[in-house]
Amino acid sequence: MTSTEQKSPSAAGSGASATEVFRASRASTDAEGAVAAERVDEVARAVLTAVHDVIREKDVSYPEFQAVKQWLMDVGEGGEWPLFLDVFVEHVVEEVAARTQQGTVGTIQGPYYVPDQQRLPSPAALPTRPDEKGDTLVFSGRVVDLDGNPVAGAELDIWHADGQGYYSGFAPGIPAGNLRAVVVADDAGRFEITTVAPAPYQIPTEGPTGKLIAAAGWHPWRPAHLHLFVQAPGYRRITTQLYFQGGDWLDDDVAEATKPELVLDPQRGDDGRLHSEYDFVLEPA
Ligand code: MBD
Ligand code: FE
Repeated sequence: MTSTEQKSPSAAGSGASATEVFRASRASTDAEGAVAAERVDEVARAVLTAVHDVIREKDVSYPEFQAVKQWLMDVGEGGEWPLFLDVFVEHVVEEVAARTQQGTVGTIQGPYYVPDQQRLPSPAALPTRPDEKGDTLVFSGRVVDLDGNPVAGAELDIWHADGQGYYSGFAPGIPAGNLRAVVVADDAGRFEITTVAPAPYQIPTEGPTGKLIAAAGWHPWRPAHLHLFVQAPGYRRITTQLYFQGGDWLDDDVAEATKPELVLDPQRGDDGRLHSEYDFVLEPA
């Protein structure tokens, strides 16, 4: 697929809408309180020192400093901070969080989660458009605890891009809730979710994040992926993504969020649909 085809129903604004969603999610959780002054001092100082060191090491000039200032302003005005930070920074925050995690491997959440989707008992079909493009994918498996016992009624909050790489809520013309749902596993912890295979995701090229990527000569692609939160009362919530064996960009994700444990290898069944299984392992909260 060429990048021109990929861009056709312009993704302009998708990075910007992520800012609105992020603000709303912050407003609805007061879990994050103020950060302690000592911690602000420690971390902010370390960040600034790292920046100072780069300026010295790279002989950063006044014109370059002013160009950076302009770009930082553009990212804010374009509403792309959630996009930029989730693409280039979140993977390291997740790496630190993962140090204390057991069970299924996690990875980054990214900017395109929308809460409060339809709850559907398994087996479920994600909401699709009548003319939804792409291969039908039947994704099934079990949710178990660290001892392999089923976690009855576990929730799989799943969201993913469509067969052209666009997310509902963040691209024009896609109905709200498309390819998003909270699927509830059965009493044996089993789930089966019918959806369509997503396409790789391209960072919008027209915004400041895309412009930086182009200016630096990097590529703007993430491999095709499914996003999931898997959760049940009494267990620690998993935030993860699943990728597809042999897919483009699998070994060169712009967001550096792939892990070998998270790669599906769907097989085409006699029914003509793609089938893939995956078991999620939850640790106690
Ligand atoms: C995505 O779809 C995504 O998953 C991440 C992490 C960043 C940008 C777009
Ligand atoms: Fe994504």
